[in-house]
Amino acid sequence: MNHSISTPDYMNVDDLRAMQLKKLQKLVAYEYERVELFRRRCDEKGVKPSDIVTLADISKLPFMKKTDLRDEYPYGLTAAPMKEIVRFHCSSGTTGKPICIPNTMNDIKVWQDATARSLAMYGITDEDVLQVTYGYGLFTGGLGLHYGGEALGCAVLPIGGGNTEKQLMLMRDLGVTAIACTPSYFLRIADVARQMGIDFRRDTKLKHGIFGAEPWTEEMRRKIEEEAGIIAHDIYGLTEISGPGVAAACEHSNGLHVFEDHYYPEIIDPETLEPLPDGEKGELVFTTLDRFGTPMIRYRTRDLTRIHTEKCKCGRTMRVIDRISARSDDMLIIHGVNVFPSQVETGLLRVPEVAPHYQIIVTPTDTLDLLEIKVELKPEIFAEDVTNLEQIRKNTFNAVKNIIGISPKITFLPPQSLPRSEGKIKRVIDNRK
Ligand code: DLL
Repeated sequence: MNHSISTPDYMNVDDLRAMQLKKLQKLVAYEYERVELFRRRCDEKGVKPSDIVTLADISKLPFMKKTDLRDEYPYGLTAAPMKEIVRFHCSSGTTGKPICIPNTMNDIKVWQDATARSLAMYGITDEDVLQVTYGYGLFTGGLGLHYGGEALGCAVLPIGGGNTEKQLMLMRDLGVTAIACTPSYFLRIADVARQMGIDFRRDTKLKHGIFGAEPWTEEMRRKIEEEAGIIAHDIYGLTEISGPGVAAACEHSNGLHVFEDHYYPEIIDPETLEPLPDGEKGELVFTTLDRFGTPMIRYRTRDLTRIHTEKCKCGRTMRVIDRISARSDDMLIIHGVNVFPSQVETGLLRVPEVAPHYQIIVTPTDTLDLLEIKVELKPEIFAEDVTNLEQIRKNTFNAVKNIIGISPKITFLPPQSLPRSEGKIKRVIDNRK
């Protein structure tokens, strides 16, 4: 039995839009009354809550950004009184103050509903044993999947990150069927499993991986599925909008369904800030229709994607976005060319001899910036007396260059030489900064 999760995934679209409009009108009035920054910005634009008559009117409203959360830290964007706040989550970001999101009990319930629906979308049920390897604490990964799993009736193993050998021991002994972690940490778990002589197919019951919190490519997904014999599901979310479960991939979607009854998505042109029609690629923006602790209205995620125009074969009416392969913040400009780390990953994983462990290093020189890609060779390749290393190097160079358009220096490393991560991995070192 699936416990206490709602099932609006298949709602009639007109009813869904009517529901979104109603929620939006209520939210804007609430935020206008309680959050000074929002009220001031609306006044500057000459827009009042009563001007929101259709969903398209959302474009009249001001945007919110990560810097607003930093500037207004800790409580400037909190709309609910402290007696209604039950939990904080924070995300550290790269510099300065963290961003801090106070949640009400209702916010937690809405989030739990979306995370449980994500798990249900993957085919997970109350029969499953779910190992939550995302970090617990201020990060939303651990508690987010934990509450979602419990709401669905899964048996949750709240282990958090690290201690990989113990992770594998419990996975085997408890009959874990689903694991939730970053894709990069799963690679680490798979490495250690190999060292311990554990074969996922033979020695465990693992069937599902619930992977997110960092960009990962379709090539990486296929690689993980082949190597571990599991289905690798994509889960997306961000602290500001709740946490994991803002969007999730069904088996047909070739992208992720956004739980639109809770989170209203828009795509904007990041330069002009104008809304873009479905189908066009741009920056993803969210409005949290049901959150009242720290509501976000037109929050700019910096994540780049598009909303699909075609209906999904699964019958869900919640719109689909492309998997998030890039953040505008991650874009490297090298020799005037825009390069995303995910493009490098796609190229590398097309070369059968290299392992999915790599680092991208950009170093200024007197002339042009140098792009170096350090990548580990697969253990079985490294163990051989490699006579065709130069050919493998050429293939790797070409595979990456064909995608990014500039010439990288390829450096092969022995297995296990690059740092591994227990959470989000840092793959780029930009020495120009
Ligand atoms: O990473 C929440 C989360 C936890 C999502 C566990 C999925 C699983 P933040 O630390 O605030 O929250 O980071 C949010 O991570 O804006 C994206 O750039 C990136 N991200 C999250 N999920 C994905 C994904 C959590 N599936 C930021 N694919 C987001 C690509 C992702 N990028």
